[in-house]
Amino acid sequence: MPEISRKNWEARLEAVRSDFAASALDCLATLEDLELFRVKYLGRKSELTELLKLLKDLAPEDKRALGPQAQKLKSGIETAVARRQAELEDELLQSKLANESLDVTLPSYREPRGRLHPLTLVMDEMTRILTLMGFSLAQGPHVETERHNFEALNIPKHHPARDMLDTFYLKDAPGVLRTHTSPVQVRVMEKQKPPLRIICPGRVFRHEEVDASHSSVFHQIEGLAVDKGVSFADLKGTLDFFLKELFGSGTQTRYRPSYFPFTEPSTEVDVRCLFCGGSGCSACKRSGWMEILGAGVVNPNVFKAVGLDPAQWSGFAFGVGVERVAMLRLGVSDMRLFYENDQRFLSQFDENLA
Ligand code: 2NL
Repeated sequence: MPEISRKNWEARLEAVRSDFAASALDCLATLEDLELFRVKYLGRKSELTELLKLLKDLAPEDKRALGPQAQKLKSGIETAVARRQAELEDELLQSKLANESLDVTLPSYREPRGRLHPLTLVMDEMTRILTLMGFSLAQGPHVETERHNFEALNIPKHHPARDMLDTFYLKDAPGVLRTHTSPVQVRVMEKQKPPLRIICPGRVFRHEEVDASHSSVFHQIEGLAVDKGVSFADLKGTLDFFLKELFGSGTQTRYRPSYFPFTEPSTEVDVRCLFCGGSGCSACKRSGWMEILGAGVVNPNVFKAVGLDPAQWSGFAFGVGVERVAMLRLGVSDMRLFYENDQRFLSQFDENLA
């Protein structure tokens, strides 16, 4: 005896069919919800599975007629679920691509790079010009003997330059912090026979009140040329070329008489104001000119001090302050900015001396 009538079975299959037809398969938003849906219609305990099991209780001809109907509904549901599954998986993939993708065309993050200090950049630029002009580099110690820093340079005892107010003296030993790089040139002249063309860039020390244009530690480049028949004209030609390279080919120069113990004659060299071009502004104090360096023809007493015969040799020398040139070239109005290590200041300058 069949436990279920054909009519009843057909009604129950129709109920599954219409229930499925009314289901919101396309509204299922997640794969988890879809799995619950699949279990509901196709799972082991689903009505459809139950009806397929009950087929065996039907008469053979009913079984033959109804079996395919149930199978057709089952595969129809399977196909619909598989289609929805493919849609949901694709949506998931698209949203991952949209949210997790990398834009490989974005500019990469710039690693912070180290750079040279503006004073180094300016000192290197001056050194580059002078070495191209034929000068060789010379270096020497920061702690000097009074003989190399003063005596040999025609600065006798009791000269005001030696005053405790200008010079740092070592406390427990003889010696001073060099007040200029001239002692380096003295050392070279002591050791090396002329002709000589040297420059000495380096740190120098003076006991000075610190303000916008003074520092107790600063930098200098001094140059020295010694040969037979070297004249003031050689000095002038050399410095004019150097200053044109440094500040631009249109740079005009002016040579004023001055005094230094180690040169005779001595001169201070001005350039046409870099800011107003000579018409007068606050940077040049309305004069149209800016003092840039000191120079002169080597005093015979200096040659005598290093054992050179002033009747045989002559030379010129010059000294230029790196901070002063850097302030003019870089448009910096306070020297203290160079020493405070504020990255916002330092990172503005690169090898183009912009
Ligand atoms: C300045 C002036 C100067 C020198 C430096 C010098 C060196 C030797 C012999 C003679 Cl070994 N002279 N150096 C000469 C004239 C001027 O510097 O105002 N510097 C910032």
